[in-house]
Amino acid sequence: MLTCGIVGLPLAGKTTLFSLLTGQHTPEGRQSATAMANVPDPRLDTLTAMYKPRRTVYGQIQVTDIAGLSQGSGKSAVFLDAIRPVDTLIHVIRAFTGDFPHPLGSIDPMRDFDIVNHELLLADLALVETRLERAEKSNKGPGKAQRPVLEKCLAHLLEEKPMSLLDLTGEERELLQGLVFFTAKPQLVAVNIDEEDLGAEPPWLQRIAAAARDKGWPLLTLSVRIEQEISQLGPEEQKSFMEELNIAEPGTALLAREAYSLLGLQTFFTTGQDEVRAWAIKKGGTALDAARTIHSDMARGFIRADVISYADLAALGSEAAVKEKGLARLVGKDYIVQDGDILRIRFNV
Ligand SMILES: Nc1nc2c(ncn2[C@@H]2O[C@H](COP(=O)(O)OP(=O)(O)OP(=O)(O)O)[C@@H](O)[C@H]2O)c(=O)[nH]1
Ligand SMILES: [Mg+2]
Repeated sequence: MLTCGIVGLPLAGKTTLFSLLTGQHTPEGRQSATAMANVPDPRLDTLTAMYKPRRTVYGQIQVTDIAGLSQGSGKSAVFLDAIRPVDTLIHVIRAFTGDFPHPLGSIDPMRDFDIVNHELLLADLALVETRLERAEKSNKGPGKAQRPVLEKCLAHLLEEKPMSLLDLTGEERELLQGLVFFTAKPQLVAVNIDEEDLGAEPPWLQRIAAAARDKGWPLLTLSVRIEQEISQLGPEEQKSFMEELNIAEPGTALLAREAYSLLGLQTFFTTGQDEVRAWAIKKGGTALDAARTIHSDMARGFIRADVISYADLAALGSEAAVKEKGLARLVGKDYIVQDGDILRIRFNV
């Protein structure tokens, strides 16, 4: 299962965000907690209105809440250990003032962004240096073969660039297999701003957005406090409150979708009277992978799949209309699933 880890400095709003995403609370004193989060998708809401199923099931991502990075001996090792197993990071940065002090005494989002990323970079540098030392000692075997690529990593990291931006050949990747690079993990930068700053683009935000862009990472702003207020309202009140704030949907919805895409996932749907459901599949996944996602029996007995695209269905209003236009397709197991495909798997076991 692919996982997003929520990281950042202490008191940035990570646990609050985790609770909003997952509906779970991190037990007091625990270093980390993991739970599933729904990924809201307006397309699924449209399908639900169309099919009126007994239940609607959203796509999900797994999220881990990680204790904030604090300064002090041994603290960063705990932090890094918690991050090692996750696939992508949601990096929460405090830009709200709040009524309790920031652990570093002032609000400075750019500094906080750099502190966490510097920590990750140092960890990668340390790893490369240890491996290089080892490789230099051995004049034969895998160590020797690894040397050039380790040197390439070292030079890149010394320029303070994340491993995710290093061009590696397939062969080089193979040589580095088994090494976990923290800066190779994609990051979604989530800036937790004050309510008054919603929709604003202050200069400091432009700076941090540029820094994220340089690293190839998406950035979004949200007010975790406001998100919390939204989540406590009924649907009608939610709508008018969001209109008042001039926001189209909760920031957490957008964040979940961004995280989903950062994990390399896309969505396909299944529909019916009983259930309308969004499923996650790796980009590039096939109809057979989709079948396996639903049930191993479907993959085993896979015959063919009926495919219509959500866009066609939404535009034409019914499955019958889509079929009439000749836009429904029958595909085999190697068909590459497209985001928004509605699949019906024909199988036989
Ligand atoms: N004013 C304001 N307070 C917030 C906001 N987000 C979180 N808080 C408050 O900040 C405090 C810390 O939030 P947490 O979510 O526990 O922070 P954390 O990042 O998990 O902190 P650690 O687990 O200690 O690293 C709580 O009292 C939250 O209510 C926000 O957007 N605005
Ligand atoms: Mg916390």
